[in-house]
Amino acid sequence: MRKVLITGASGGIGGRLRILLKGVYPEIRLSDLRPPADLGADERFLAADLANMDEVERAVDGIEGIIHLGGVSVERPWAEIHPANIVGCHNLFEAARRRKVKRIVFASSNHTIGFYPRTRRIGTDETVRPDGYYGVSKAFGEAMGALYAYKHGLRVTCLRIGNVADAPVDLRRLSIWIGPEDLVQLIRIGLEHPDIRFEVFYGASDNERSWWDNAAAYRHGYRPMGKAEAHRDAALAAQAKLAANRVADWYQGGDFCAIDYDGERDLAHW
Ligand code: 15L
Repeated sequence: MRKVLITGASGGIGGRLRILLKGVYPEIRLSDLRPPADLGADERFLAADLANMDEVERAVDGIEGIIHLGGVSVERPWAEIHPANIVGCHNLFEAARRRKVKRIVFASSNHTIGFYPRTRRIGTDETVRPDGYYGVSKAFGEAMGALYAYKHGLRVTCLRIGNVADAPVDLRRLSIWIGPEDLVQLIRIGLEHPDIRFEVFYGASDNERSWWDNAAAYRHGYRPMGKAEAHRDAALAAQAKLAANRVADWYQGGDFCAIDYDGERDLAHW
């Protein structure tokens, strides 16, 4: 793996990867709507709107592996999610097929399964339960990945990322946190492991309170270094300052579940 494209390179995770992947791959191309404010003289940036197929094809030209972070990264109205995360995601996979890209690591999200209650432990074989349009778009991306892997021979890894940060910032994040170095490990498995066809991994560190069975990632050699519990006191102190919300506090997806919620009043252990 020599030539890697990072889409969404100007975002929060992109900024971390630009530092952590420096020197790991000989050529890293960055792409986003606008360049990162702190673009270095040694970095290569190419502007591309994911909703524009010609621009996406130019961005992936000559690339061997893509880390696809681009698109809307939180819950937003459908009119914003659709062009970036549905049309854009299709363009990305289709451009990759046309330009013979070998691998894609797709930044999926825990919000694909946000409506599982925190009382459930889940793997990656359960059906998705998106907690909003954003989660639906990430489930769509996973489905796109499976299609392009099995029909067109791409090697695709979907990372259902929990929350990337230096440390977990509240009670929920004690279960879903992933340290940046652990995320890099998962990305490198996706770009380099010889046995990848199509995989879904949880993007979580070694968290005692995890709700997820991440056996597939471990089978591929994932050895997370981060432990959310090491930050327990600070996370719980921060949690104590937050307002309670019966829906957000019940489900794995947290606040995203509570947006526009008018479902069951009695929350159950489904
Ligand atoms: C995500 O998918 C978002 O991109 C991020 O902003 C956080 O909200 C994270 O999930 C989370 O669930 O904490």
